[in-house]
Amino acid sequence: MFYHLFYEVFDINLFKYITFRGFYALFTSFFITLLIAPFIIEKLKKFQSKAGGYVREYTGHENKQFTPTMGGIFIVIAVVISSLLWNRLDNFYVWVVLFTMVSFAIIGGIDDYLKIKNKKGISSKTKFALQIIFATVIALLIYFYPQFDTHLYFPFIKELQIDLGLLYIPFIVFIIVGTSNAVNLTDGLDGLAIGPSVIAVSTFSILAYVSGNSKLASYLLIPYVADSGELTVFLMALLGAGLGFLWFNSFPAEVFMGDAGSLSIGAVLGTVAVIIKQEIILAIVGGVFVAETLSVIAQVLSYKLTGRRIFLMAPLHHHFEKKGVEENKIVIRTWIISILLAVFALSTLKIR
Ligand code: 57M
Repeated sequence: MFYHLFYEVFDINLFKYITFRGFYALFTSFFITLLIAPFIIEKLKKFQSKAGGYVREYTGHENKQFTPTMGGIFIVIAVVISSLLWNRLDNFYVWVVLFTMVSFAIIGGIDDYLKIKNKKGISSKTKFALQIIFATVIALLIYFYPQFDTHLYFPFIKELQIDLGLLYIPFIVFIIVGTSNAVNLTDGLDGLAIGPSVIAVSTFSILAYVSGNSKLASYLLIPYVADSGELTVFLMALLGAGLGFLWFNSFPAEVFMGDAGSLSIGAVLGTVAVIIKQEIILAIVGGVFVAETLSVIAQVLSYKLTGRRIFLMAPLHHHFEKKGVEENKIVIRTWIISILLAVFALSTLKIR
């Protein structure tokens, strides 16, 4: 909105710049989160304690039984407000990611709400079906946008490009649903999901900026995607809200993000990666989410095939918990790994 008002109407040049709007989108959403979180946390606490708390099926986190969940709500509110204020509203991709964030937050929010109410939530089949339906809508929006390029690009090997054609649609669905569930699986310790999320969001805000700038993109030999630079402003709004959430989710957490947060953040990361054609880089930057997911797949397969477990418990963070590693140590070490993965992913821009 500010772009249209201050640049287009009042001719103030500063508001033209993605970088300027991005920085202030970050501050705006951070302060909105700080402002509304205490109020929402209080409401969630009351609602949850009336319902008897969220009981996990194994012991070890009993002291967290009354920590309210669904804090993802204030991340989404802050991002939507900040993005509407600082983004160009005539940009197609901005509306796509706003739709992604809100639709996945609604799926997750309904699940969180029902989990608190009747302890079960929606069935995993229904939840998965809803994710597929919304991801398909998003995939069709992206695929049929006139400039969409159906090639899959790989880091390191600039000559390697695979034209997926129509198969790009199921591929987009896979990336969005996969990332969304991977962030959800990771969300089991204070700060464990939001740390790697803000690191991935920061990395992608740089990548979106570069992808949307024809000179930088051609200098770095990455696909140029016209208008995608505006995603930087959106992602910086998400970064601000994520940091604001971490303020309250840092150990000992006053609130958890719930599926409303994890599904929506994951889906947004997947959608941005597809738009700017950096799906492979997402697997590197989000390596922690990938590892958590693979640990579950390996554990289930091994148990079914051999009757033996590979990990003491999957996802991976439970394995370390069971080994007696302190919660904070697991979380901070995961952040360290995420930062290293992000730096590695950015370094691949130069190795082509
Ligand atoms: C939800 N939910 C957290 C909170 C958060 C297929 C299987 C691997 C699925 C998996 C699963 O259900 N994962 C998704 C995990 C829960 O957190 C809530 O859920 C939201 C995210 N969706 O926002 O609302 C608990 O996690 C703790 N927590 C924190 N701090 C945070 O900031 O401490 C969360 C956020 C919270 C809190 O205690 O209550 C969870 O872990 O329950 N299932 C599993 O992860 C189960 N693993 C398992 O069964 N492994 C098996 C097989 C299937 C691979 C094996 O290894 O043999 C674990 N789930 C639970 N207990 N509840 C096992 C132990």
